[in-house]
Amino acid sequence: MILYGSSISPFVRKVLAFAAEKGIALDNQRVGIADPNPDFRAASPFGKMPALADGDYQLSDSSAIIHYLEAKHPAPALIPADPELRGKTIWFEEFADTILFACGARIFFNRVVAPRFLGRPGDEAVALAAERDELPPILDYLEAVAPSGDGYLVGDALTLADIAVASPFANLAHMGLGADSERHPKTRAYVERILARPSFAPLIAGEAAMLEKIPT
Ligand SMILES: N[C@@H](CCC(=O)N[C@@H](CS)C(=O)NCC(=O)O)C(=O)O
Repeated sequence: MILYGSSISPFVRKVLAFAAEKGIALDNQRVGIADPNPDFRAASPFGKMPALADGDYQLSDSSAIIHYLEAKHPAPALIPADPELRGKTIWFEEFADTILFACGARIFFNRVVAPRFLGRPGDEAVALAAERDELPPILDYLEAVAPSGDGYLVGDALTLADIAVASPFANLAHMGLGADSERHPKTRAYVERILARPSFAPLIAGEAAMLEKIPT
């Protein structure tokens, strides 16, 4: 199975980590923003990453791809069958893909993507406003729900909720941002633990090495 996209995208990273946790081998073919690669464009009608090709079968959108992988490789289950646990898992994925992603993207786009990938200045006022006004209440929410010790967000095992919520924090970490140990200690410890898993750690190390090579 081919997964198109760069793991610097939280959506691509979420799918790669999800597949790794399931032991599914994905051939990650890197494509960039607005990439003209015809195979990628055929799998992603609107040019967004990630996109999947499984033989002749093509699919875009990280959540659609994740549900496809979960149905195709049910074990280990990362989307619980129990109605209450499943509902919460999907809530956390949605929270991560919309509220958390949108805030992180305003910072990451303007401080990293625009200047370093697109060769134009970002809007620091937008980034600063997101960091100052949007991020703290998101972290306050997570601090109220984050598990302590070795726990997980939903139930007593790793689920899609943990993978989805942790993923955008890697982008924040690339900018030296995230939960701090004074105000959000549970969130900080929890996110660090999830991102240190073998499903995430090599991706993030590769992204950091790639970012280091791109001049600021
Ligand atoms: N809902 C989609 C969002 C995908 C998305 O917006 N990806 C971004 C990268 S983080 C992208 O490809 N942007 C390029 C564009 O919008 O042209 C998903 O979950 O896959």
